[in-house]
Amino acid sequence: MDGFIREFLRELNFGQGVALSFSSINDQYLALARTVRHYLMARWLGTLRRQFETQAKGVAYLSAEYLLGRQLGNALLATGLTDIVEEGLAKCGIDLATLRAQEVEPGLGNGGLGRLAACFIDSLATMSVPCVGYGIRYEYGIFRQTFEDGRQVEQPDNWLALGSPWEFPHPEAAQIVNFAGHTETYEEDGTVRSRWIPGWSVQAIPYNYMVPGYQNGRVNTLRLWSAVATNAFDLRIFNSGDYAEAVRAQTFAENISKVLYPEDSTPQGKELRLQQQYFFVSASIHDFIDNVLPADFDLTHLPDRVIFQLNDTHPVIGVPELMRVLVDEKDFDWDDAWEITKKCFAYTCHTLLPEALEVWSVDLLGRLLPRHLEIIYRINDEFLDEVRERFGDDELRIRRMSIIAEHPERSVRMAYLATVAGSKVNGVAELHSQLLRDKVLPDFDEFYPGKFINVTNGVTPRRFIRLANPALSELITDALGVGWLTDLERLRELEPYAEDEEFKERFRAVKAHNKRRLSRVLVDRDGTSVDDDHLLDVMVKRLHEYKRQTLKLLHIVTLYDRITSGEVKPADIVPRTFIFGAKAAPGYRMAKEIIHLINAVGSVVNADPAVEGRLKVLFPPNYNVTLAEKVIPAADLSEQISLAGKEASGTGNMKFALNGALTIGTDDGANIEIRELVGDDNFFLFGLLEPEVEALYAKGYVPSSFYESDEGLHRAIDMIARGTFSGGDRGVFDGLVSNLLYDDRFMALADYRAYIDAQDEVDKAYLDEDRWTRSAILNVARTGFFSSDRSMRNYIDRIWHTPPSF
Ligand code: 26W
Repeated sequence: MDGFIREFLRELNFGQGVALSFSSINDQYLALARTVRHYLMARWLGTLRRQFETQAKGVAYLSAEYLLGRQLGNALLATGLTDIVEEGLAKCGIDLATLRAQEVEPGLGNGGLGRLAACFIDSLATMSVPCVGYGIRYEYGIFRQTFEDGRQVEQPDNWLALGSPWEFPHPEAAQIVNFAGHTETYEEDGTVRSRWIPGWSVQAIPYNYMVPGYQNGRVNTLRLWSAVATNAFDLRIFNSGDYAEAVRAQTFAENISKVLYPEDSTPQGKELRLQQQYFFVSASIHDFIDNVLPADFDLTHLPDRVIFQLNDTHPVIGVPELMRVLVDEKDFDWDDAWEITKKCFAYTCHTLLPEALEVWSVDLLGRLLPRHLEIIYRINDEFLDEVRERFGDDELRIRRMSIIAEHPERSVRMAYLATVAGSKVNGVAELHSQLLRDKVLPDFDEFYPGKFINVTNGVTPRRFIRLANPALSELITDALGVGWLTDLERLRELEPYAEDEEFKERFRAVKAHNKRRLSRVLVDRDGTSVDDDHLLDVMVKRLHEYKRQTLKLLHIVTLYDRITSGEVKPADIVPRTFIFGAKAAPGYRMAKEIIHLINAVGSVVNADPAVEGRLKVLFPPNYNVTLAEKVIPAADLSEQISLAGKEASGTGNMKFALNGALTIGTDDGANIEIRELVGDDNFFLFGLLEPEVEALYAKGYVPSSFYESDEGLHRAIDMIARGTFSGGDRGVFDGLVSNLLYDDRFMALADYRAYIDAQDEVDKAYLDEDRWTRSAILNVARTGFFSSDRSMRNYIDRIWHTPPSF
């Protein structure tokens, strides 16, 4: 510990340049972060050296998003230094928790897909599998959400402002990334070749981040790229003597990594977004070839050294990029290059919504990446030839399967390109993978037997149990001993404890403790609080109509109606606190109206004395990983209420179950697998099944008929329409109400009655404290399957073939 104190003070004095007595909390935080990273450094260097020596095959995870969460706690956990650091700091009069709270989380992702990438790289490091994560170092991450009069207002997330002690810039390892221009053909040794004469270029500067394995001596690398203007740019403009133009050009280049696109699920087709995608993918592929492989490496063997995993379609432009490198730069012939490329990529799809599948207009792609467009056309021609060979001139089928769509404008279907090039295509939960094969890409499934597989998502237990829920972790360790954190199926051994009175008592105490902890956090950040004796009912996820935050609202409004109409006395209802956390894409109008309505309902319900404090609606702004780590361990009830067939997997659902919340959920995504594991008695299932949803769409869904025939629903919607939550103003939620009554794409009204009935069951179950605790313990005991270590094992065995390497 003395060693730690010495190092910490050294960092504070010589790194930060301040004396302890004059140091700010931020000084102390930065000095601590740098001290801790020193402890990881020898492991990092060792990992890199061994990796180079063994030349083992590794994963290059290509993801436009990494939603990492705070780093300090995880680094302390990985090194096993938490106690020493806590004591050491205390001797200096510093509280570790205060320094941890100083860290601004890097919000370099939107939601599930970005957080999944972060969980996966954690697991790979912990399992000693070689992996480098590649992505973008956005200067501004996901916006900071604030509310003004209940409406969402976005603020820039300047996460780098107070310093970023976890990153290591490597300007000397910059890559040049080219754009635009034109292509030309030329003859060499009697063969016709192509080359690309780019119009402009930028530099990609890598920033390395440590990805420490859990107490195993391994540290993998996350490499995020930042864009700056090239020297050529500077020089040309310097020569032109136009200073203002020089600065403008600089800004133009740097725009590429300036900001994360906050759209989740509806791609905008913006040029800058395609620039971002090509920017990081091109830099990453070149980086791997130049810096990870030895200088004399024969790229014929590239598939023995790397698999590029495509996290959704965002990095799919890497396929024509690798082809271009092989054919144009490394002189491979086309067929050989294609054989290599097909073995080097695999593709994960994260959605089912047709509008979320990325397409790029041929016009835009051809302007920005002319050579890549030619390559895509050739890939498509050869692919369609194969299809013809198999199926004859079935023009309808050809048109359906073409990578190039003709309508509404000629464009490239990135998911098709990924499917044609990928050695495997996977969905992220059983149902999702099935629907992917049956509904989204059925022609491809028929054409490529065995290519489509399922790998159900998972979450890292290091962050989402051990760090987020130390009290539960301690209880588990007391029961099972150590080792469960890297072998999560061992949670099964908790099953007998579901009948153990003392254990149940302690389990309840853990939940109560976590509720109080959450309450303190909410008091500090928003001046709100959670009542100890309330059922804590939580819905946290991006705001989207398919996730159906409105259905949750209709439940709350119904409970409010039951009280205000005198149907029930407040004292007779189970007291509940509802917590919402959700960001809406800034351009998604309906989502923003739903946020407004949640806040409006909260204001009225929370202030109405008739409620007698039995219902409380909280919507802490700016839900992020840091808040998730406090909210999830405190929850009693997990809301997973998407319309069946729409949520690819969900991963929040897994985090809640692992922390002992019961789920109320539809038969969708990974909910299905959760329910199968925990058992029907320990899960509140409701709502239409996916085939029923399809049947209802087919016969013609009339939402207003549900409104007409269900009194409770009628009353709830009328309350909103009448202005109960908008000071009597009927106009405010007009759009939302008519959307529900006359469109309701995601069938909230059709599932309303089933949902309300299921919630009434929840109340009954909660009143039986013993039964509830038993169910909660069984949720923990039976969901070890959802460790991302298990997901990674599946990818390794079935897609990557990258064994651990020590
Ligand atoms: C702007 C284009 C775009 C399109 C889709 C941006 C982001 C997306 C993602 C696919 C959205 C996303 O995060 N999907 C979620 O991925 C999780 C991890 O697999 C799943 O658990 C969620 O169900 C899925 O919605």
